[in-house]
Amino acid sequence: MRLPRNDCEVLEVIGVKIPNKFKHNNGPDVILLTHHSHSIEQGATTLKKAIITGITGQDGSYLTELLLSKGYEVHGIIRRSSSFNTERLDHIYQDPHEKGARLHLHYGDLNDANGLLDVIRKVQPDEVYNLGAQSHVRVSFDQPVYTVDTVATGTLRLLESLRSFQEIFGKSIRFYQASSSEMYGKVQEIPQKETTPFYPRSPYGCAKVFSHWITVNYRESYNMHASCGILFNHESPRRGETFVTRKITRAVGRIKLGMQKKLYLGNIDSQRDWGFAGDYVEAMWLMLQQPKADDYVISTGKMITVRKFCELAFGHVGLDAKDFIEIDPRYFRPAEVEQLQGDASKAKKVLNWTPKVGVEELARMMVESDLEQARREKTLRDAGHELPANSGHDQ
Ligand code: NDP
Ligand code: GDR
Repeated sequence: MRLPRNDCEVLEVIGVKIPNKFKHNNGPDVILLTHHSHSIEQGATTLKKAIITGITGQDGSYLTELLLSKGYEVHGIIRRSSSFNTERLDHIYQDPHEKGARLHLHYGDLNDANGLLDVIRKVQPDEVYNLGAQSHVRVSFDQPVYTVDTVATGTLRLLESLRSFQEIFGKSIRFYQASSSEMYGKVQEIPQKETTPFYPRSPYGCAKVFSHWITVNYRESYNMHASCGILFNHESPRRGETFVTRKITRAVGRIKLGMQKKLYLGNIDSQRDWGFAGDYVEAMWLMLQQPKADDYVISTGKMITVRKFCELAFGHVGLDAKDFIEIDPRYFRPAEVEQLQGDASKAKKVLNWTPKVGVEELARMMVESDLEQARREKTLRDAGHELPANSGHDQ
């Protein structure tokens, strides 16, 4: 049944018979679904639609920019919060009342299966990118059950929603899973590639191993186009401030302007393969454009210590890192991942993907941005305004 509303929008009411295996106890045989069929067209081409979980995070914001630039209609799932949590999207936010707005936000949570299915039914996307996670490794030791519920079971909830949607509506949806180099943990070979065995070292790492394998399992069991990107650490000026690179570059900006004296860190001998988030979201998109779903390592292939990253960042503003760094054991982890170095040759061969930004350029970009942020803060402070105190939640 179709109830015309205006020229470009129709309200559809669809009767769907529920297969027995999906019926809740005493549930109805038939449900009526209503949704707005957006039929938005640009020229002759219908826009591709993508759903992103974790759209308010670092990667979510870069991926949204990329997809909008490619003409997609982007639907983000955001958690309800008592304060605004969409800061990273402010510069691309579009008022949904505006004609032609292509960015839409929906409340939802990876811990709420019904809500996920509801958004999928409403949007009927072509692609789903699962970036949502409690993504901090140190925090996952403090909140292991919550982390596993969001990262591992959350991925399963999303895959189940997609599977039942596909089975009922017959529309296949391409799926991207944000797998992580943390799955390699205590590394079994150097560098790590797609075939390297996993040995996770944190609740977060263990949860990511589950979400990785359950994605592979759904691909093989239900013929879903589901790919995993095994991404090594990637950073940017939008990186959360409790991850080590951003914690360092924030401190560099503030120390340079005399607003902070010391930088307290944990294990500065650990080594990471750091790339730029803007490069890495491109690889996510490329994976979903392939005829066949598969898994890919995404990395720069170069690894340096946290200590060396400090030297690069402080050196950029003419300071010596040694004069400012203190070690605080509270930032040590119960089990550490000492070194990670990826081999992205499969991504280069199949996706034609290579990183453009190296770690020196990355550190420079982040320091420049944080110097500017510190200047703004100093201007406010010098004018007698109060700055928000550091809440002490850094990790
Ligand atoms: P961020 O921590 O910046 O963003 C995480 C996002 O997940 C936020 O939007 C957050 O929302 C959302 N989120 C958290 N919990 C839930 C939940 N229960 N339901 C729905 N959404 C939730 O992470 P990144 O952008 O850096 O990373 C994106 C993904 O890639 C994550 O899955 C991460 O584990 C993975 N990854 C990241 C790497 C990196 O180096 N950045 C490397 C490898 C993998 P809110 O804003 O409300 O907190
Ligand atoms: P990681 O990133 O754990 O690799 O996970 P993080 O920046 O938190 O730590 C990197 C390394 O730096 C050491 N370190 C410190 N880390 C933090 N956060 N704070 C400190 O003060 C500090 N001092 C030293 C850590 O011990 C570690 O060895 C990130 C996340 O984005 C994950 O979601 C993602 O999956 C992986 O990268 C790949």
